Formats: sequence, C-alpha cells, structure tokens
Amino acid sequence: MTTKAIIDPRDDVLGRSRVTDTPELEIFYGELAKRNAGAFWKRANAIEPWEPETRYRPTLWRYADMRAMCLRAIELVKAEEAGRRVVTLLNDSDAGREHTAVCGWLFSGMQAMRPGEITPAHKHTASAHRFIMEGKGAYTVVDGHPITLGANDYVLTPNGCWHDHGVDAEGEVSIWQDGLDIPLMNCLETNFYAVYDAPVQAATFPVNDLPQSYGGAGLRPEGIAAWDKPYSPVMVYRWDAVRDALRNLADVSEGSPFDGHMMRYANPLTGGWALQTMGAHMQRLPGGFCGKAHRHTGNVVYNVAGGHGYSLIGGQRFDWQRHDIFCVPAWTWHEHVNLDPVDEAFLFSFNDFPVMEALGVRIEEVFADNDGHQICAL
Ligand code: GTQ
Ligand code: FE2
Repeated sequence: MTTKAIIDPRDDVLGRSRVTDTPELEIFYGELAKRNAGAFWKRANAIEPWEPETRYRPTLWRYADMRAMCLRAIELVKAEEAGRRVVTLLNDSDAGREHTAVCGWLFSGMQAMRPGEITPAHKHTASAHRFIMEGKGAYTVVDGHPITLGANDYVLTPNGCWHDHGVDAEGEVSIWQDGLDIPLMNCLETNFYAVYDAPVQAATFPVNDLPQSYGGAGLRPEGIAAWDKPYSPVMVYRWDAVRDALRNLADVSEGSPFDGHMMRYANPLTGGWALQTMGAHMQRLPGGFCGKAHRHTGNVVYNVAGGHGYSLIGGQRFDWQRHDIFCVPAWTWHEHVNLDPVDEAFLFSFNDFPVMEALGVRIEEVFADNDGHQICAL
C-alpha cells in the first residue's frame, strides 16, 4: 500500500488533495489510464501550486564570451544558408528546451551579420523585437518601411509583418539581441511562417518614415492616413532620445525603489506596450543605486546597455557589465545594484507583461523583510 506523501504542510487542509492511495485505488487509476482519463486528486496539488513555481533558473550570458561565439558563427555558417544567423540563448535548466525558450514562453538569441549580408525576407505569427548591441550600417525593412539601426536602438518586428535585415557593404559586423514569442506561439499552436517571393523587400516607403512621423516629442502627425495597427507606429526607438528621456526623468524624480528611473517603450498613440505580446523597458540606475527586492508574474530578459553592477536573483548574485544578458524567471525575487558610486548604469529589458495583463494575471509582491533586501546565497 502506498501512502500519499504531503510534501507541503499547507496541503494538509480541506480543499487540498489528501487522499491516501489504497490497492483498490491503484487498480482504479490503471482502469482510468486505459481510458485516457485520470484522477484529478493525484495531480491537483502539483497543478494548483500555492504560488507560481517557475521551472526556469536565473541565467547570465557574458557578452565577451557570447560575442566570440557570434564571431565563430560568422566564420562557420553562411548567412543565406542559416536563414538567420542566430546563437540562441538557453536557460540554465532543463525547462523550455523543447520550445527553445530562454525563460517562460520567451525566445532570445544573438543575431550576427557581416557587412554586405542580408537576412532573407519572411514573416511569422511570432512577434519580434531587437536591441542593437553593436555595429554600423545595420538596417531592417518592416512591411516595406526601411529603418536604419544604431547601437542601443530598440526596434520592432510586429507579428505578421514581412521583414528582412542587412548591413551595408561599408558597415561593420552587427550583433543584435532578438526577443521573440516563438515559444508562446507554439504553445498556443498559432505559429505560421512564410517566405517572401524575393530575398529582400522593395522599400515602398522613405527610409525611417515611421520613426520620423511618429517618434517626435509628444507630437502626432495630422493629415496622413490614421494608423490602424495594434502595435506602435514608431517602430524604432533611438538610444540618444531614450537616454535623454531617462536623464530628464531623473532630474525631477526619485524613481522606483526597485527599478530606479524606468521608461516603457510605449505605443505613443495608446500609452500601452509597443507590441501585443511583449513589452520592453529601459531603466537608469543612478550611481550607487541599491535597489530593493520585489517579484512578479511574467518573465524578464535584461541586456546591460551601460555601466556595471550586479543583480540578486532568487538569492544568487549575478555581476554584470555592458551587453551581458541575464534573465529573471517568473515570481523570482530580484534587486539591482549599480556598483559605480558616481556613473549611471542602464538596463534594457524585455518581458511578457502584455500577456500577463491581457489575461488579468499581472501580480507583484514587495520583499518585506530585511529592509527589502534578499540575503545573498553567494
Ligand atoms: O530576425 O527575423 O532570432 O525570425 C529568430 C527568428 C530572429 C528574425 C530570430 C527570427 C528572427
Ligand atoms: Fe523573423
């Protein structure tokens, strides 16, 4: 006879499964299994945890290390044969490998292109966005809108849009961090893919027409066709403008005790997220900033846009510097520290918060003990 072990003492209450298995029940479970059926009470406590139990681990990728891997990929595989020459970032756990997930239902990779190379035009149901880590002369074309890209720019490839990328022949090797919701789309079984009937799209609009129409100083263009798409018309958010906006905010605000000065890459027409399924932020940690800990539903993948410091994630310390990438899995305590006493640090991040919000499950908790700071395990 097997006895149901109550792992969590909180489970020994009415409303939780407390069934003691008997030989008759074991036979019954076998009978159910033959009928593609099961006993809910066998699984109830596991599939209804008291709080979210992520299978993902906080993970950090050093840019110095991963940049070398990107350069090796450039030597080893042709861009046109790879389709996209991307080194995927995989979580430091078994979780999500079957979905090529970095954390939760998010995908991330580092895309490397040499001058003169292109990524052939295609489209998919998955949405994409990218943070440009280095390079010169890089560009993307989104539904016929050409967009030039510089270091620390953030650019959108909304779901269903044709896109191709490239680097001008006179440019430099370019390395981008891509974020996509491929795992989510495959989980939902909604992922379609198509290739364009030519390697690159014809530019049907002037270069940078969308950011130059919609990206300005709280202004909205009149007298042109109304933007009727469910994503941001800005398409690219320029680093200089983002950095200046954060410094301006810092001049007049203390910022958040968790995140310092933080700005959402917003759809200026709605104030909401730029994409329907993924959001992004840039945050500024003032010199000496020592953030407090909180946790929330949703997954976040960070890219260090500048400065050096560390983050305590689930009690573990991760030191970071420019363009290191790290992730914070759902419902995991985290706090950020800028190790420079004077100079500001910047963290870019992308997340699945729009999904959490759309589903009514965006939940946050503040770390109350120890003056708001985790005890570091390392
Ligand atoms: O650049 O279109 O990292 O479709 C993964 C899938 C990049 C892209 C990725 C993609 C792309
Ligand atoms: Fe793509």
